[in-house]
Amino acid sequence: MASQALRDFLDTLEAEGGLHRVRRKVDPRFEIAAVLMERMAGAAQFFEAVSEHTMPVVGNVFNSRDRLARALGVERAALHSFILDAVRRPIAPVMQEGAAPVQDVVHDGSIDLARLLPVPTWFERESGPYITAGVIVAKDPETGRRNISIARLRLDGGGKIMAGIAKNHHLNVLAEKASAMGRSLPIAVAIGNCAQVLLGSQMYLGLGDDEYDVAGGLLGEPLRLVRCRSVDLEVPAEAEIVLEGELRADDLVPEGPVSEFHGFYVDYGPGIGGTIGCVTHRRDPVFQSILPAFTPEHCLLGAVAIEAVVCDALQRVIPAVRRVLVTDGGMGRLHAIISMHRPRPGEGKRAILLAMGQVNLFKLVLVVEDDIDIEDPRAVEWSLAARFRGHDDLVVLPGMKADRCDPVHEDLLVTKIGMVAATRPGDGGFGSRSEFALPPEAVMAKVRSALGEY
Ligand SMILES: Cc1cc2nc3c(=O)[nH]c(=O)nc-3n(C[C@H](O)[C@H](O)[C@H](O)COP(=O)(O)O)c2cc1C
Ligand SMILES: [Mn+2]
Repeated sequence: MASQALRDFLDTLEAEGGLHRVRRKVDPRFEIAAVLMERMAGAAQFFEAVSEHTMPVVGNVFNSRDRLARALGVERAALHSFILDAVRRPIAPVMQEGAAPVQDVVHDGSIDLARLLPVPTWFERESGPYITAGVIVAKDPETGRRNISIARLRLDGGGKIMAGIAKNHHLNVLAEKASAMGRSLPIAVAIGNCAQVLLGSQMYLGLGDDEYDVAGGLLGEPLRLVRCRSVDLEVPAEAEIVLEGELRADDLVPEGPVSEFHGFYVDYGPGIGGTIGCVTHRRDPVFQSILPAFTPEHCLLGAVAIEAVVCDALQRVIPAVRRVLVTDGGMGRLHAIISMHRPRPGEGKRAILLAMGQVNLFKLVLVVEDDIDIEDPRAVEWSLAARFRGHDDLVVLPGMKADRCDPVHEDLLVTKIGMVAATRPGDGGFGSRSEFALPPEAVMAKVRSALGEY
């Protein structure tokens, strides 16, 4: 069974040379960010000495599909189907028997987050330090249903925090519901999580669906939870650190420029305020951070989760769909490629509209046939050059609702594009763009079977 502790995976990584220890003392103000930026695609970076803090910081942990596959304990080639299976076979969490490591140390006096935690300040124009790998747990104040998702939390002094959450995200919906009932929203923030919990937090599920269940599906066993000390919420027992407190949707707090997954700054207007009243952690906690902006880890965690839920939804209605890829160049959010097996006329366009309907972020969706390796940009471009006919296979949808994150939206509207690059029924034989030029198969087979002799 997979471990539920981030630290076990860090040990594995280190043993395989995938973790680099930074022994030199670093400043959490910009210096950690600079090192993570320089090494964004390589080994995980473990900062042993962060200014006056005793807690180390780790970053760039889940920054490639290879790394994620390793963390989930699957072959690289099976990553997509493994995550898809977990979405289809969720496993409910269980309450841990006995004490949980994440509550070994409890701070419940007056909380000074900036003193307790080595929280990086990331980019020049951002307004303060941000916790970026905090998995926020909350419950619907009406139904009691749980929700788990990441939102960046800025430290605003003492126990004060600010969250800039997209309006449509469930966490914001719950905070607004609580506010309408005249209450604050209790939250718990788990920091230092295994890949399964982080990926679970990124799943686009329905309101009321518990992301912990998908984490369980990814683990192949129930996620073990422990009840919080000061709020009625449950957190992963093996997390490194937990913050307990509340958010107030009616407490509007200015944010200023903040980086987004496209790599630019944006100003979304005010976020919502909150407070942390209790912090628990392991005896020797590791502070996990995710380098924000257009960086592999930030983009990938969303991408692999989104492509699994979209593939699941598409396959329910279009069996010809084989796979979905949310591309790196599309920032892990905006561009998707759908692989289909011999789509019937019009079926590719149907898949495009379904995908765009499900994920508001998508604004370029390509359909290619399943003889194309959709992770190979050269093969995808080949299929456009070989099979796409602009007058027939292009869908242009002006005036579509844009996600607030889209870098080119105008008044939250954007033009969405779909392209179908597929052979047509009846294609076949000489001149039909489907017969490949090759030596006779018998000669190919003979050479292949004795290639070493040539
Ligand atoms: C590193 C990282 C940081 C994120 N920060 C934010 C954020 O600050 N605000 C936000 O609205 N979404 C943020 N997200 C995206 C949400 O976590 C994601 O869309 C999630 O599925 C929302 O779930 P929910 O609708 O259940 O709340 C972040 C994602 C990642 C991977
Ligand atoms: Mn949700």
